[in-house]
Amino acid sequence: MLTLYHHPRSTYARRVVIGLLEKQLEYTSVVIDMGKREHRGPAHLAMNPYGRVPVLADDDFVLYESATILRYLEETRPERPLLPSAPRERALTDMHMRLCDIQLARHTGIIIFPKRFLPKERWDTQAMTAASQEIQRHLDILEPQLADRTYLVADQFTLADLAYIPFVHFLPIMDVATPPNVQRWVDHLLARPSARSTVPDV
Ligand SMILES: N[C@@H](CCC(=O)N[C@@H](CS)C(=O)NCC(=O)O)C(=O)O
Repeated sequence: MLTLYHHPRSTYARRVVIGLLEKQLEYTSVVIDMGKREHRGPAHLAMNPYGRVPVLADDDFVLYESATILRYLEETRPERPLLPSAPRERALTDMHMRLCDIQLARHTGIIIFPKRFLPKERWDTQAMTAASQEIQRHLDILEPQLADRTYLVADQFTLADLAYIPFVHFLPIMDVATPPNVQRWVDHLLARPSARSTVPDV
């Protein structure tokens, strides 16, 4: 039995919820009250010593790190695949998932956390501007790769695209100029039922 410990405003947790929806997997949802710092309490730290969501339990097997969780679901429940079958395409999927974390998600947090949750006087605008520049650079690198393509890899929706959804959702508040091919890809991804049904309230 799958149990997901998460929070509806968490970008990383949203990835896993989208994965579960796309694969039509049944799971028990446990919302960790991050406002009350439940993620730093002993019960949650016993599952994830870093005190973060998401955490997935598959019976007594506990796993954290959203990209790893998605890969595990794919390995153990291959129906409705989100990974291509050819080794090269699987490798490309992994590459894009890693690049999403390193080149986009990390910088996204620097901008969207303050914008969503902190008053303006607490924003580190210098760090936010630097993060916007990094994101712009990444989008500009993606742009030619997305010419004449619907998805990042193998002309099918894969974990590579899925990993991006919760982060590209916030492009409108990232102070970047989204290039046209990237915008088309983003619009397509955000129109998926799994993306639409998991839009956070802020
Ligand atoms: N690399 C982790 C990142 C998880 C993460 O940073 N989650 C945030 C919520 S979006 C969190 O739990 N933050 C609480 C904290 O760091 O105290 C993953 O992919 O799961």
